[in-house]
Amino acid sequence: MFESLSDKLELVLKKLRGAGKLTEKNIRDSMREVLRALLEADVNYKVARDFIKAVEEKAVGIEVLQSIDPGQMVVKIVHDELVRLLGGKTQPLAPIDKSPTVYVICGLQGSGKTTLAAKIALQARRKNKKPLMVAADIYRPAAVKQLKVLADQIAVEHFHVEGKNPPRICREAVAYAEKNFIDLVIIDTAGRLHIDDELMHELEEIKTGVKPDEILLVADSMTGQDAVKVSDEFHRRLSITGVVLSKLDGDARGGAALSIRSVTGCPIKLASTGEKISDLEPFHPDRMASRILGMGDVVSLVEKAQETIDVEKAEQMQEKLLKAQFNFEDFLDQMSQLKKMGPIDSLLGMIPGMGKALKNFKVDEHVMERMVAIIKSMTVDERRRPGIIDGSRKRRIAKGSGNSVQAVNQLLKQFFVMQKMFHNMSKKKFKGLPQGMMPNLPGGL
Ligand SMILES: Nc1nc2c(ncn2[C@@H]2O[C@H](COP(=O)(O)OP(=O)(O)OP(=O)(O)O)[C@@H](O)[C@H]2O)c(=O)[nH]1
Ligand SMILES: [Mg+2]
Repeated sequence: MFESLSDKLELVLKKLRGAGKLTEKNIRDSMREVLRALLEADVNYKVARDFIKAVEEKAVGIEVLQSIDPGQMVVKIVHDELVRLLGGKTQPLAPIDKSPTVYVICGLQGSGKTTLAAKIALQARRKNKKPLMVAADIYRPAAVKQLKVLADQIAVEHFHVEGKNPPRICREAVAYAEKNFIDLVIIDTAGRLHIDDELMHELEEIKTGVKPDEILLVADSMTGQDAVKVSDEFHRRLSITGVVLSKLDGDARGGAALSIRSVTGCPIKLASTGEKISDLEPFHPDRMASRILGMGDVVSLVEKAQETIDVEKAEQMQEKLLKAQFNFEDFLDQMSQLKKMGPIDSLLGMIPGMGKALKNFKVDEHVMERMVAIIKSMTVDERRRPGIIDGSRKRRIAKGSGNSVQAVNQLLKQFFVMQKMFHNMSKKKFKGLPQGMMPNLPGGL
């Protein structure tokens, strides 16, 4: 699926990449074409319009990186927005950690509920959990038999009692599970042609009776916008906990997948991708976005370039350090960068010679905060030329930052020790930095 949407998006974005320069006009023109492609893929109109608006806003104010052409940046923005639209992070099912955990499966007729019950049971069994498949569809004559056949195929126990209504069957199934060391009860409910009150009420009763850990709605992705409407209705009536997109192996245009999360606010948790019982996967928004866009190489290229900016900054800093030109302004700059990068001790430790020199320099957050406060109380001139800080300036800085003169002295002393150390390093004609000096940047560059 998604092929036609992918092709169209690729075409539009290729044109934009060829344009070389990004202008508001060519961004807007391209976005109009992206909008058309989304609507043709049956994406909900409001969702598509909001999507375009978000991409446009980000693309117009884009900070273009040297090594990347602007069109490639737009591809990355579209990709990130797609991931967001699909729900961001992968959302796992509720853990099977009670005896029993209960999942209820609901949805329209023929959407793939019974198949899903078997698929989930098989995955649970593979994790060494003991599942129980419950037939709560008493309306379609062959429904109970179909569930039994599937359960037998994967050697999973099934449960049904003749002559009782579905809420009763479900309650008895849970009671049975409690007594028989079942880890996961999977309740397969009756399909409905459309949303009707009577069956909805029955589901509400099941929900009250068994207090499920998951209520999964199976939405047939082949039905496009209908799947979105159905999900929305079910969610409003039952507060479902997750959507399962079924038949993603078919030639659906993708609109349902792209709209459901945004319209209902309910996460898509699983993707059912075939008729075989093993065809079930967690729903990964980022992988799905890459598939839709079909431009994984461009996306990773831009990510790399974005990381390189940080590398360039860090390299400039190293040069300054080695020339012993760094001052308190750089120090402040580094502090904020370091904060973004993670544990300070480990970062400092990666700089050769630094670990030893700073052995007694206990890095804790309070000390850092105090240092920043002191530096911020200096004038720009003092930060650039710490040598001019005499006694009266020290007293002023101490007062301004709420510290003692001693603390100011200590900071200055540390600073001069560091400066001297780097000065010595540069005198030894220390050229280039060995591997490992760079802090670990995100992405493992
Ligand atoms: N290609 C494909 N077919 C699927 C998928 N999931 C289910 N099916 C097929 O869809 C048909 C209906 O599946 P069921 O699991 O019986 O659907 P149901 O929702 O239980 O149907 P009712 O109980 O009648 O409401 C069957 O032929 C399944 O093999 C899927 O992910 N991909
Ligand atoms: Mg069924």
